Amino acid sequence: MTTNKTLLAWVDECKALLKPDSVMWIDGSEEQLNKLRAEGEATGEMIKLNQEKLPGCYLHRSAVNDVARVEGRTFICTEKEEDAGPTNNWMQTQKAYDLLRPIFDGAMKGRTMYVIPYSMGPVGSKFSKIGIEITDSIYVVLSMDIMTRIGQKVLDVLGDSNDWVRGLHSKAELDEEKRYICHFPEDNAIWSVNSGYGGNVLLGKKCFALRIASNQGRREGWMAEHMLILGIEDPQGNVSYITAAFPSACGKTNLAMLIPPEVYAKKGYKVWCVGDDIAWLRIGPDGRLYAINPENGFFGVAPGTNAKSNHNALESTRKNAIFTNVVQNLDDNTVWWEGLDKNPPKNSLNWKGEVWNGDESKGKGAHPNSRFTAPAKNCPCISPEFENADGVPVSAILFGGRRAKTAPLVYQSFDWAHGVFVGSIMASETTAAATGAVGVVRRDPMAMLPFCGYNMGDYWAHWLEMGEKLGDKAPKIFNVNWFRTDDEGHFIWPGFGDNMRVLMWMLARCKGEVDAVETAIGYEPKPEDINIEGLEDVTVDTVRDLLSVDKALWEAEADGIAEFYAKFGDKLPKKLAEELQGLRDRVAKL
Ligand code: OXD
Ligand code: MN
Repeated sequence: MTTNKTLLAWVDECKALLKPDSVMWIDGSEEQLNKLRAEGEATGEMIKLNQEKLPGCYLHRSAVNDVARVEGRTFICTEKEEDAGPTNNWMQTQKAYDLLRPIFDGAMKGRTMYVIPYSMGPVGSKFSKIGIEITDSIYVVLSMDIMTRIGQKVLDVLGDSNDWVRGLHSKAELDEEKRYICHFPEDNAIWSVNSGYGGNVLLGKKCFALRIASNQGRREGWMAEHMLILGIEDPQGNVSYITAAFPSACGKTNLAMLIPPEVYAKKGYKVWCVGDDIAWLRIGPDGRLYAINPENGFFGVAPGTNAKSNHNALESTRKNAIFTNVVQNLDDNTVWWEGLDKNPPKNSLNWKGEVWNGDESKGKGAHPNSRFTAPAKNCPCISPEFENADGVPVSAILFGGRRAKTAPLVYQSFDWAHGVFVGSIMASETTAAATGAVGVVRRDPMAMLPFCGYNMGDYWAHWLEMGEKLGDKAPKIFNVNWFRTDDEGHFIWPGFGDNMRVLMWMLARCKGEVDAVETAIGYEPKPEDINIEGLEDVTVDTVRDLLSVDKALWEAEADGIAEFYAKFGDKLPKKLAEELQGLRDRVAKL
């Protein structure tokens, strides 16, 4: 399949270490994938679902001790600790190889070693990067086929180049004590062992497209971000693009695929999804910032996804999708999860494969982090620009978190550097569902806390530098908070599709069509400039409330930011320290 010497040598090296019974190069043909589907079915790794109702769909169950990303066992391995920075777990490069090599030694005895060539981004685009993943999991091969572009065509583009990311994965024994997800940005390598859970083993996603790619972007002058990309088309057919970063579980997939509320739909507005999780951003020939989605599918959280919350995501899962850790309905061999509808199937198995029968006294049917892996092209609102090798021009960048009181519904940064500050102070408060303590603030700068593959202080400096290069062509930066609550703890803003009302204000700002109010934290809309036509429970006064900025809360916020910034020592860009002082000075005058 290839004569690439660096690749052939690496595959030989891995084979000698892993000692598989055989090696299979994945060419991406349906014929080969079908054989693997059949083999996965025979071993029980994949369960074929009802092919009339869910054509091409399969169910997979992970080990019960292996259901989520393991941040505590995820490492950035570099020569110097300061290159990983205070927000990452660090291991010295050689120490990590020495620790992992014995775990990989012989791990594929009796198994097949699959070699998957894949492209992050459209094959051959100048935005795109190539990776090779070695794995012993059919689930991984089939999921990589959905999430990335795989096969011979990728090797053809790679040619003899040595510019590819080496990804080594083995389920090994699925031993939690020996589970490691290690990244070697100085070697363009990822070693993942003893897990079979998507976020730890689909190496193209978080491991490559964020942790390794953030390093490549820094070296090469571009950015890898934890952002959705969406386009809003006006009735004249002009499309403006927005990227948005929110911490995990704050509704990125829902926003990326939102359905316009009636007030906009009837005028002919449309929303297009380019991506729901990751954006790679480069400065284009015209000096503007362009985005691609390096992925080819969605790895969405199943619980809570339904026809109302996210019709488009649900539709995306209706064919050629893989479900992980959801309920299996034995009556018609389909799937179910909490929040899909109110009818838990009476004759069913839970996510562990145990008899469940819709009996909630036996606990949840689907795991709270159960997932679907679905091809992007299934999505009814997938953007016509999804395959555009040059990406889409970005008008606005959005940051957001889950805050009960502090952050207003929306504000715009004063300029790019202030926008970097706004991104760097992103935070979410823990909810009752997450852990014991409610309302604890977790800082998650640019939603990259678990995904930035180098020192976060250097990462902020890179953001500031990109702004300097972009100059007056830089996208405008905004912050949103859909999660403000009243004194009884109820959400005030309706959210979901109605979030488009806020996006429309932002786009009007980008086009210079609407004024704003200068506040201590940034530019805010005049309450009457948020379109609330057709909303039952929201008045202009509600919007005014949603936009209020409280002096005491922001004083406390500034103290929290100072405490967080202190971790970065002299890696903290001076500009951000100045922005914090600027915030303090303005808040003092409130
Ligand atoms: C994800 C995450 O799975 O951010 O996308 O955790
Ligand atoms: Mn994510």
